[in-house]
Amino acid sequence: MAEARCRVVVLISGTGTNLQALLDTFAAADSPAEIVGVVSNRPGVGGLERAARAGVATAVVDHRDFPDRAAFDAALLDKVASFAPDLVALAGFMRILGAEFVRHFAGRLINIHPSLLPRYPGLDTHKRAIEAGDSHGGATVHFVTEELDGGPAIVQAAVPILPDDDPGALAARVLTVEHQIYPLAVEWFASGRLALRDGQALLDRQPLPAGGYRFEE
Ligand code: NHR
Ligand code: GAR
Repeated sequence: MAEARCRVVVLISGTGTNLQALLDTFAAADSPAEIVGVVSNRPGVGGLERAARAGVATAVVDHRDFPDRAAFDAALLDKVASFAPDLVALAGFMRILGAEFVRHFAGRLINIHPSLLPRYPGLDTHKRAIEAGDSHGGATVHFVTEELDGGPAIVQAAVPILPDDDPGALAARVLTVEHQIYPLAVEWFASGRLALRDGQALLDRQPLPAGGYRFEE
């Protein structure tokens, strides 16, 4: 009998090109992961259409329907847990998650962040990298902890910053590597190669370096 596939729930807030990369990578019935649900905190976004087109269940938990962050977090936790995920992947998800949510999914909650962490946690990463005069931007997949964009890195890819870049141009260049490294990280997790142990990210039981595995095209 075939081994059970890793059940992945993807959390989105927008367009969902990273979601699309995951849907495409794991579409085959014999792939190690299966996207079983997509949950958005914003109704009507492109990522929900991508999921529906792929035949994946969707749900919206709109943060504006809740009196405070704790109530939103509790409702989101219930919705995500209803899919019985083995892995929860944030893909352009724009709401900071509270301690209860993070603790519930600890070790099976990952994010893709559009910077070379530990540089530029938080928002407006591309603008900040350009204004600092950095030679490179990039993206990092990391385990999510209570510290915003501060959890152990899994894989990181760099792209050059060009002389006339604006944040939009850099964001587009970074997205092309995001679409390579996020499926890679999910595949590692789904095939049992990646784990978080005692606050340390392990690949094939070996500690990953501080910035994660360095992906080269
Ligand atoms: N939650 C925790 N606890 N830890 C992390 O590492 C998280 C997280 C939730 C989301 C993604 C992150 C990113 O990759 C992420 C990592 C949203 C904000 C933010 O400031 C910052 C970082 C990230 C996501 N959000 C505003 C807020 O008040 C709202 C902004 C908006 O709605 O446009 O939640 O960049
Ligand atoms: C991606 O660049 C992702 O790294 C970033 O938003 C974009 C989403 O694109 N995430 C964040 O900024 C999280 N705060 P997508 O919807 O096309 O995947």
